[in-house]
Amino acid sequence: MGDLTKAGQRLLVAQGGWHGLGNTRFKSSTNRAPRQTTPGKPGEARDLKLELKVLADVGLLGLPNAGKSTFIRSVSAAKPKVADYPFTTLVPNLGVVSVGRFKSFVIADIPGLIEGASEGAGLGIRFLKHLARTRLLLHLVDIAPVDGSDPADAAETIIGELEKFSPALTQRDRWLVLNKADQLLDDEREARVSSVVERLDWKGPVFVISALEREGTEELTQAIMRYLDERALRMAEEPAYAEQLAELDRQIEDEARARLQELDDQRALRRAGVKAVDEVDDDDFDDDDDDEDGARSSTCAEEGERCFMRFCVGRFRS
Ligand SMILES: Nc1nc2c(ncn2[C@@H]2O[C@H](COP(=O)(O)OP(=O)(O)OP(=O)(O)O)[C@@H](O)[C@H]2O)c(=O)[nH]1
Ligand SMILES: [Mg+2]
Repeated sequence: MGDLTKAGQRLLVAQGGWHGLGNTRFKSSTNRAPRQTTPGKPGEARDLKLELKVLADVGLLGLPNAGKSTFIRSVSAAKPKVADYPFTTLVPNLGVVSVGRFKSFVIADIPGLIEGASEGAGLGIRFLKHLARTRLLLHLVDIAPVDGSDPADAAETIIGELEKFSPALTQRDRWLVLNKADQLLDDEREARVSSVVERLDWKGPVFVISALEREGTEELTQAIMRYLDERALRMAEEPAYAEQLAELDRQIEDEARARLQELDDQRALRRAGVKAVDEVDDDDFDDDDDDEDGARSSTCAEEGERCFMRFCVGRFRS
C-alpha cells in the first residue's frame, strides 16, 4: 500500500468523511440564529497490517553461535547478549559503527539461521525480511567449530536457506567473514580459509577476523565504510545503477512477503487441522499450533518480533 521511509513522510491510507456544516455556515443578516445544519459523511475504515523494518546499512547473517553479536559488540557501542548456546539473540539488534571522526554506518544483528529456516524452522526467518533494506550482507562463519564440523557446510547451509527464502536476496552484495580465527594457528588458519573459499567457489571479498579479540575488525569496518561511500557516489552519478538497486530492493521485498505469507498460510492450515504428509514430522521451533484448550500459543519468533516492535515504537515515542 505504501512505504514510509523518511521522517515526516505522510501517506493517505483511509479517506476521512466529509465534515458536514454547522449552523453558523447558514447565518445571514436576516437569520441570526439558523437551525439548519447538514450531516457529515462517514469516512473510509480499513484494517491495516503494519510492518516495521529495521533500517541498517549492513546486515549480519550466520548460523547460531557464529559470533554475530560478539562482532557487533566489538565494533559498536551496542551490547547485545553473547553466550555459547544457540539462539542467544531473539530480536534484531542495531549498532552504530563509527569510522574515523565523522563517518558511521548502522549494522543489524539478526537471530541465527538454521537449516530449514526458509521453511519456518528456528527464529531467523521472520527476521530475514529485515535484511531487505540493507546495502551489504556480512556472512559470518565460525571457522573453528567446537564440534569439528566443516565450516564450509555451515556456510552452504546459510546460502541455501537464503536462496530458498528469496533468490533476489542472494544477489545483494555479500562478503564472507570467517570468524574465531584466534582459535587456529597461522598455517591451520590459512588452510581452513582456502578450503572454505574453494568449496564455496567464493569469488567475493573474504575477511578473516576474531570478533572476540578484535583482530581484523578494524580493517573490515574501514572496508565497509569505503564500500558504502563508493556505492552512494555511484548511485548519485549513475541513475541506471540506482534504479537497478531499487528494483532489486523491490524484488527482495516482494519475495520476502510472498514467502512469509506462504508460511502463515501453511500454519493457518495446520491450525485448522489440515496437515500435509510431509509436515507430520514438524519439529520447528516456530510452531504455533493451538494449545489443547484451544488458546493459540504464540511462537518465540512472533513474540520476539512483537517485543522488538514495542521496543522500537517505545523508542520512537520517547
Ligand atoms: N574464540 C572466539 N570465540 C568467539 C568469537 N566470536 C564469538 N565467540 C564466542 O562464540 C559464542 C557465540 O557468540 P555469539 O556472539 O553469541 O554468537 P551469535 O552468532 O550472536 O549467536 P546467536 O545469537 O545464537 O545467533 C560465544 O561464546 C562467544 O564468546 C571469536 O572471535 N573467538
Ligand atoms: Mg547473537
